[in-house]
Amino acid sequence: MPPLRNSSQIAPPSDALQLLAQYQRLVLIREFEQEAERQYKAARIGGYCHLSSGQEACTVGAVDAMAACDLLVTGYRCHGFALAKGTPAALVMAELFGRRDGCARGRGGSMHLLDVERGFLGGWGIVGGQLPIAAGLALGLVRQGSSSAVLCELGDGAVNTGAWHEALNLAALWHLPIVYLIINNEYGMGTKVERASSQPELYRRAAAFGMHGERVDGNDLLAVQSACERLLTRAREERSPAVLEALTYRFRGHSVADPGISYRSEEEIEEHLRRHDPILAFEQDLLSKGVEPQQLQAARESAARSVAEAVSFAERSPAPELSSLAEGVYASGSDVQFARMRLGSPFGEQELVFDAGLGR
Ligand SMILES: Cc1ncc(C[n+]2csc(CCOP(=O)(O)OP(=O)(O)O)c2C)c(N)n1
Ligand SMILES: [Mg+2]
Repeated sequence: MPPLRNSSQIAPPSDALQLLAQYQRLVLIREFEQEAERQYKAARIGGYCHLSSGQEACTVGAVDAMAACDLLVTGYRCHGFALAKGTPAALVMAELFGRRDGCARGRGGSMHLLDVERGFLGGWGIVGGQLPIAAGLALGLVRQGSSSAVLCELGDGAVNTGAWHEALNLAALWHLPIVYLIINNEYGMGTKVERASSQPELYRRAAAFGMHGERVDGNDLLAVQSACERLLTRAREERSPAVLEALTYRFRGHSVADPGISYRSEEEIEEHLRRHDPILAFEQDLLSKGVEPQQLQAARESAARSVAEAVSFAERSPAPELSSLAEGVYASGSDVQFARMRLGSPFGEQELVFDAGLGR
C-alpha cells in the first residue's frame, strides 16, 4: 500500500494558504453561531440573539476586502463580522454572556458588539440606525483628511426605513467614501423582500440618489471580496459612494426565538442547505486548488476548540460592577448638565410619590 499522504508533505500554492485562512474563519463563525444558539437556549445569554449561519461568505469576503484603515459598521446580526475582523471568540462570547471581559465590556450584548481597535464600530440594534452613523463617520474621515473608507452592512429590511433615504442622500450629495453592503437574505423577520420592497432588486435603489449600485452572489466569498475591494478602492480614491447587494440566505430563524418555519417551507430551507451552503462551495474550491481534506478537518477541529474555550472563558468572566454602569456613556462635562436636573434646582425633577390609595 502506498504511504498515506500527509498534509504537511504537500505544499499547496500560496493562494491556497490564504483561502485556508479564510476557511478557518468561515467554520469558526458557523461553529460559534451553533454554540451561541445552544447557550441562548440554556438561558445563559440574555436579550436577543441573531445568528448569521448561511451568510458567512458575505461576512468574510467583505471584511477581507477592507484596508486596515477602513471602518466597519453593521446591523445587529454581527457576531460573524466581529469574528471575521479578528476579535477573539472568547471576547465575543463573553459579550453575549454580558460579562466584564466582553468586547463591549458586557454592556452591548449580541447586537452591540464593538472592537474599536480593529476598526469595528458596532453592531447597532435599530434597523437602519447604523446608516446615518456610518455616513457621519465617513464625513468625519473626509474632514480629518483621511483617505480611509467606511463599509456599512445592512439587511434587506433596512432599505425601507427613512434612515436609508436620509443617509444615502447625504452620502451621494457630499461624495462620502462609503460602501453600503446590503445583505439580502430574502427575509426581514418573516417578510419576503418581494412583499416589502416595490423594487426588489435592491441595488437598483441606489440610482434614486445618483449612486452606483451592483449585485453579487453573496454565497461566493471571492466574488464578494473582489466587488467590495473594487468599490472600497473607488470610495477611497474618488470619494464615490456605492451600494453593493449580496444575495444570500439565513439558515436559522430571524432570532434564536424564531423557529423560522412559519413563513417559509422546510423544503426551501433544505434546498439552500443542500445546494447553496457557502462553506460547502468554498470547501470544493479549496480541494480543487490542492488543499487536503485533512487540512479542512484540522480547521474545523481548531474552530470547535476555540469556541469551547470561548464558552469557558465567558463563564469565568465576572459580571460588570454595578457602579460602572454609567462609564463610557456620558461625555466629560455632562455633570454640569446633570447638576441642573437635581431635585430642587430650577429645572429639576419633582419627587413623585405614588399613592396607590390604600390609605396607609
Ligand atoms: C427601526 C426598527 N424597526 C423595527 C425593528 C424590529 N426588527 C428587528 S429586525 C427586523 C427585520 C430586519 O430585517 P433585515 O434588515 O432584512 O435584516 P436581517 O434580520 O435579515 O439580517 C425588524 C423589523 C427594529 N429593530 N428597528
Ligand atoms: Mg433580511
